[in-house]
Amino acid sequence: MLERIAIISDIHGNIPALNAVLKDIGEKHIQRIICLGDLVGKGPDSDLVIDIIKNECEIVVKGNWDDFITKETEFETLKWHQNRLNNDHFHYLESLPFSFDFYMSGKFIRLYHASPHSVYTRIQPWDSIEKRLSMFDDTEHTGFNKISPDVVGYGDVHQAFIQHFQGKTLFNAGSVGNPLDLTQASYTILEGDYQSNKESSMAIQFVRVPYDIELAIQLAKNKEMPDLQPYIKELTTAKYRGIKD
Ligand SMILES: [Mn+2]
Repeated sequence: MLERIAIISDIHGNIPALNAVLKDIGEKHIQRIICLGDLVGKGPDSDLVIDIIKNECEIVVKGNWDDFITKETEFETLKWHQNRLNNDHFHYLESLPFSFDFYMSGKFIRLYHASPHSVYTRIQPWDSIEKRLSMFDDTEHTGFNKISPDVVGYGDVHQAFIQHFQGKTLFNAGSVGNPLDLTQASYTILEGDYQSNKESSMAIQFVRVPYDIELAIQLAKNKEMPDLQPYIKELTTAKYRGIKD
């Protein structure tokens, strides 16, 4: 049966962006939502994002922020974000799986946060072909199931894209709450015959949703969030804080 699945990623505590994306998904009457991780940090509302994602998403995989926020730290900024969370939130983040595999329209599709090797391995769209091909590796984290995926979808780099090479498709859902390509929230839609290994047509669609950036900044100010200026820069320019102007 033809079905659409919304793939969202990298919400990073930004409630106005998340609400705008969920509203858009609802207006398209899409029932199934999968989240590729990084629910928390950067923005002011990690706790609220977890509460919403827990209810709205059928599958949620673990991001690098979801992992390191559960560990002890000496960094004041990370402590501030940890203080948003209660024990249930920490347990939820710790329980998240690494990846999710399924068939759609005859294609074997794998979704994870950053790379099959680690939530901390970052692969950019302009990296070497060897690095990009490593995204199709079968590892201890993906379960060594010996099937190389036809399609891989991920998050982590906060840039939406799709590439086809060596018979494979690699796409990135972009970021809902901290996009670094355009200053609009990003998500993707997969459309095809869900859980069917019989070949049929399949579509990957990229969606951009405008949201109230001023409100997102105001919420961070109200909570006196640390590292506010780099956060404002990223939301208003879509330029990564590490890059000089
Ligand atoms: Mn992220």
